[in-house]
Amino acid sequence: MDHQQKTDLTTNDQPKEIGTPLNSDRRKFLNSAALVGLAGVTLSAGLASCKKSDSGASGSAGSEDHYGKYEVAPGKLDDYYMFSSGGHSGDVRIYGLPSGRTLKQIPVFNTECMIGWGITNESKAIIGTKADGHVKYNTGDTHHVHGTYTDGTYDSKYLFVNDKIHGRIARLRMDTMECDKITELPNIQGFHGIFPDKRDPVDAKINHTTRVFCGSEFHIPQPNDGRDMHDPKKYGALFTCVDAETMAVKWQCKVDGNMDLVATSYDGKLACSNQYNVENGAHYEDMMSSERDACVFFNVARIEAAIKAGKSFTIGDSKVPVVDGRVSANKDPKTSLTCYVPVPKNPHGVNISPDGKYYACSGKLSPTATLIEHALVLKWFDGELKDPRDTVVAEPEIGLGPLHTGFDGRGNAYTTLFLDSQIVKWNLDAAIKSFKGDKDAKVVIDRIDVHYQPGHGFTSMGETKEADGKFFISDNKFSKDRLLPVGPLHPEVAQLIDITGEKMKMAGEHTTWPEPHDAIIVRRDRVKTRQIYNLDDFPLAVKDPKQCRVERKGGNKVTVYLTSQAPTIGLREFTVKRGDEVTIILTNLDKVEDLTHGFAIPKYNINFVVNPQETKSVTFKADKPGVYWCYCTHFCHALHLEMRSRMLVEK
Ligand code: K7E
Ligand code: CUA
Ligand code: CA
Repeated sequence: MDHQQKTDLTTNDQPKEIGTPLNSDRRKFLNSAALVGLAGVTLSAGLASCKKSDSGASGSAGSEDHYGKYEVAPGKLDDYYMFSSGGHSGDVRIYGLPSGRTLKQIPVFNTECMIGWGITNESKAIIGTKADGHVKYNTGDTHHVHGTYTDGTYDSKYLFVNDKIHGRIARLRMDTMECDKITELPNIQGFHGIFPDKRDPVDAKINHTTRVFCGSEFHIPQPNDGRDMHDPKKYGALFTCVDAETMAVKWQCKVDGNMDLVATSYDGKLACSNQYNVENGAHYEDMMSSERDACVFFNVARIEAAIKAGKSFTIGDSKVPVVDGRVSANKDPKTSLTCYVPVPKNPHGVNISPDGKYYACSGKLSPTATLIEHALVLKWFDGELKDPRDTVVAEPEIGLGPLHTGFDGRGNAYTTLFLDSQIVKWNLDAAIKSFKGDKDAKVVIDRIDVHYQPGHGFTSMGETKEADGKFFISDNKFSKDRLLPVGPLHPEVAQLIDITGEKMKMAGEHTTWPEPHDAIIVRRDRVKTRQIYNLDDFPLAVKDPKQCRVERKGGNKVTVYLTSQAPTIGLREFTVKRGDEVTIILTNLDKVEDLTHGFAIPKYNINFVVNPQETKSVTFKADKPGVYWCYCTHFCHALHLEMRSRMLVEK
């Protein structure tokens, strides 16, 4: 079937489903609806040129026995962790795979009242506050979560996640699975792609993550202080490098175009980002006016050498050194900081294969994936290749709306097709042969329907050199008729696909609260957590119930020192005066794993938990006289309900 003859994609014949309740009419509707917003633009021609001659979807579903194989019985542990972004929920989630069980939600950029994130002084200090003590932002949009690497695989140290809304990067400690630092990036907007490096570009001894790279999707006036507002040609976008340990911004590189996803090489030499707006357009029709955009490669060592040599500038109030990575400033490949490889058209995801050889760029508005060879990009930087486009070694047509690619470590790629609602499995070597003219090369190996409209797709350990080719997750953007209706806001669906065989097999499905974008699937032995805290890690810790007291430090500043130990709070009652600024410091002295206590104060908008051996604090104004029962919110003991203390606020 050749789409070239078709003007209406709604007639797109969908392969027959086996054993899955697909409502094909609704899916067709979405296919066309997704395109309506893009109508009237040359793009539909590009999309329509996709050949789907290779195969129909296998969609192998199977019997109930087949699904039983992937079940995880009560009390049994999953084989994998999945660390997922939460989208505009602003958080990060942890799931177990293959079960799909939700294990944890980690508040990051959002405010969360169970943990007390955005409520305790410690979390506010991480998020950042305004002069009045309130958090600076309580919204966030997390898209991409990636872990630190040692020797090309996860080392269980940190996770990094972006906030697209306010341009912040957050770090999560993997031992506690909590956020410990947030940094706001200067002079950027729409921070989207993020990826840690995997080793140092120069020092071979540094075989672990020391930098995190951040792409900015929106171009803005620089600085964005009211100048150049009506002249988008003067807007700019910056690629940012953050120190993984200090979380300070190391440098920025000014580019042409906007940056979408980010990937890094296994040898530490290159970072890259797909760009869908090399046109520098301010409106979408301008952003789609060019047939090709680019994947821009950053030569990390050269950028850092240029900064050392003082070839940098600063923007506005920011002290961060900025280098010029635009085409006009980088004419000679031998000294160039950047390499812009042309790829069709408004590309989205870019992913590196586990052998470190190829970058797969997804066409999004082109039915193609573009394969760029790492060694050839290095060759271009050495001045040995004339045209950046010569680094492209394959460009197979794989289907409509390709977004993201995962790898199985056996030479195959799995790309999400947003418009086709499919995952396509294709072979890298065959794609390269076909690009060289081999007509017999069978590029596309299999297709499977997913429900519906997949965004990210990723494989187990697939972003490490330990890719194991067991599972693929399709994070689908629409669930429509898949689940019991729960009102207009639908949950989303993650589908688990078994990729061990030649054909993909649907293995399971679980719901997710909107809206996960990306995730990584990490083998469980690659994750090391701690089960209780260390009392000494907290300078404020109240180490003995006998230290519980109320301390007035002159004026109206009062500190209340408290401990929790099931089933008591260190003071049965404590008294403060109306108008006092009260700080409560609470240490959980229980040492038993899983014995968390909560602490809530009615009418004072206070609620948080303290885990075993952890200390937290809150500060508030005692502006309402009366009796307030502070109580434990987290079920901890047979006398949990009795676990309370009275706060007496005198008139
Ligand atoms: Cu494709 Cu932000 Cu990774 Cu969403 S992005 S899907
Ligand atoms: Cu302590 Cu409930
Ligand atoms: Ca474009």
